[in-house]
This record gives sequence, C-alpha cells and structure tokens, in this order.
Amino acid sequence: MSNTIQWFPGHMHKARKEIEEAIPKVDVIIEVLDARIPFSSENPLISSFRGEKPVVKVLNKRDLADPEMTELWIAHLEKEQGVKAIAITTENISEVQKITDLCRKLAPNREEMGKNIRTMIMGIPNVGKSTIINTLAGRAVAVTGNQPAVTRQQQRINLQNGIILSDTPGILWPKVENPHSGFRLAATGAVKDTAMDYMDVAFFTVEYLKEAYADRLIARYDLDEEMPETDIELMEAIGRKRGCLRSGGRIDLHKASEILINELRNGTLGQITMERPEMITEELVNVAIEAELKKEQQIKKKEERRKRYLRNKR
Ligand SMILES: Nc1nc2c(ncn2[C@@H]2O[C@H](COP(=O)(O)OP(=O)(O)OP(=O)(O)O)[C@@H](O)[C@H]2O)c(=O)[nH]1
Ligand SMILES: [Mg+2]
Repeated sequence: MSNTIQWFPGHMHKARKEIEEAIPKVDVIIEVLDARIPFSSENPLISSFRGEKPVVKVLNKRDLADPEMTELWIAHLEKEQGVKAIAITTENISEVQKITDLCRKLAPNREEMGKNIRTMIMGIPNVGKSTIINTLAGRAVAVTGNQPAVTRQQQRINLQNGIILSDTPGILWPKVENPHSGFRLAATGAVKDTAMDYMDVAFFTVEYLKEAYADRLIARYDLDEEMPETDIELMEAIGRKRGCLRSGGRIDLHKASEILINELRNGTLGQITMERPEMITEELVNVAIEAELKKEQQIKKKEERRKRYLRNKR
C-alpha cells in the first residue's frame, strides 16, 4: 500500500503553468478551501505563486463542516499577512457575495484608479470554484459537477460590478507528502476514485471519527453503546449493519468502506471537520522527520554502493 496520494495528471500540469503565467495580472487571489479540511486543502503551489498578492481564503462547503471548528480555522488563517478568510456555502447567495466585498477591501487602490479588480479563483479539485463563479455571475457560466477535474480551462468573466473573475481548473500538487492530508483529500472528494483506495481511506477516516465524533458513528450505524475496540471491528460492525456480506457470511469491507466515505462526503454523518489547527505542527514535524530519514537512507545506500564498487575493483 502506498500511503501518499499522487494525482497530478497532464491537464493539472498545464493548468499550473497557465495560472503561473496569468498571476502577474491578478490583483486578488481567491483561494477556495474545503471547510472540512482547511489545512490539507491549502495547495502549496498556490502559496508559491502568490508572492505578496492579497488572498481571500474561502472556506466553502461550510454546511458540511463542524461550525465550531470553522470558527477556529478562520481565526487561524487570518493570522497570515494579507489574508482575509470567510466561511460560506454556495447554497447561501448573500454569503457568496461577501467574497467580492473582501476583494474590494484587499485592493482599494484599483477602485481609486477607476479600474476593475482582477481576481482569480483557485483551489483543489471539486471544492466548488465553478459553483461560486456561477453564483456570483447570477447564471450558469461555468460547468460544475460532483467529481474532481470538471473544469479543464481558464475562463474569464466580467461581473459588471468592477470585478473580473477567472475560473481555473482544480489542481493538486505532484506529491502530497503528508499521508494524513492525502487521506483527507481523498475522503472529502478531491481525488479521482481511480487514484485512491477506498479501504485505506475508510480505515483512516474511521480511526479519526472514532476519536473525534464517536457519537455520530454510534447514532448513524446504530452501534451498541460500546465502541468496537479496533478499526477492523468497527468497519465490520458498519458493514454488518448495512448488509455488506460476502458468501459464507464474511463482511465485504470494501463495500462498507464505500458506504462510510459516501456518507461522510454527502453530509449524512453530520457536520464533520477532519482536522483541527493544533494538529498541524505535529504533522508537519513528522513529514520533516520522514523526509530527513529518507535522505539519510539514500546517503547510506550510496555509500554502500561506493564501498561495494571499491571492493570489487580490488
Ligand atoms: N454541500 C455543498 N456542496 C457544494 C457547495 N459548493 C459546491 N458544492 C458541490 O461541489 C461539487 C463541485 O462543485 P464545482 O463548482 O464543480 O467544483 P470545482 O471546484 O469547480 O471543481 P473542478 O472544476 O473539478 O476543480 C458540486 O457537486 C457542487 O454542487 C457547498 O457549499 N456545499
Ligand atoms: Mg470547476
């Protein structure tokens, strides 16, 4: 099992280049994050393009996230210079419209000069970028869909209110180094089905839910008061409740995994946030340690190869 998600197809590679080229003519970046995973849905490529540009961080799909956690995340994100954060759901038009107010606040000089504010909407796949554009435009100008990689090309729209908006294809990055982030991106629907393993993702998810939202699991899957001790037992219990059986009465864990992930994605499990601000530091430290270990191993291997070569030469 590979525990890093790698999904960076050709169209994302192209989109990344095109975004990078267009950036100099952008006044405000609108980065759309998934309110359920504000840390893992932050694309490191976008912070590398950003430079000093102001950014509106939009935590979309707040209807699916834990409201208390969303508040913590907003405060956390706004600690960064030049960043304004807002939580929205595209079901609420007035919330979506607040994005343009924030753009105006972040680029006051453009309006003073009587010029349009040029904005570009960016973010991971399937986070709701095109839906936001359609809501702001008041009509269906961009194609949307409940799967990643729907938008394939940049598209520019003049909102006729002093704001120009460009839609861009959702992009991930070549390698998601933090395995936890990879699982969360997959669990929330940013990764194509064929690039993930439902069982791996479900086991990761259930382990977190057991700790953070045990009551939801108990209520939804009608589990006995006592939570099963291991993740396998828990997934088996979910499968049993849902009749995911194979011949001989064995539980079909793959099917149970699909059910759990789908119910998490569409909100049937309730409002759930998959990460908290205080988890970040530890995870980043672990990623750094892992990278350091890998580097050491590579150096050791190289040294061994060199020694072997010298021995053979003698
Ligand atoms: N629950 C919920 N779903 C949303 C919200 N906003 C968008 N969606 C859904 O999310 C899915 C993806 O929306 P899109 O607008 O196509 O996402 P995108 O970011 O443009 O995706 P790509 O073009 O593939 O990168 C659609 O099924 C939308 O209906 C929201 O606030 N809440
Ligand atoms: Mg789109």
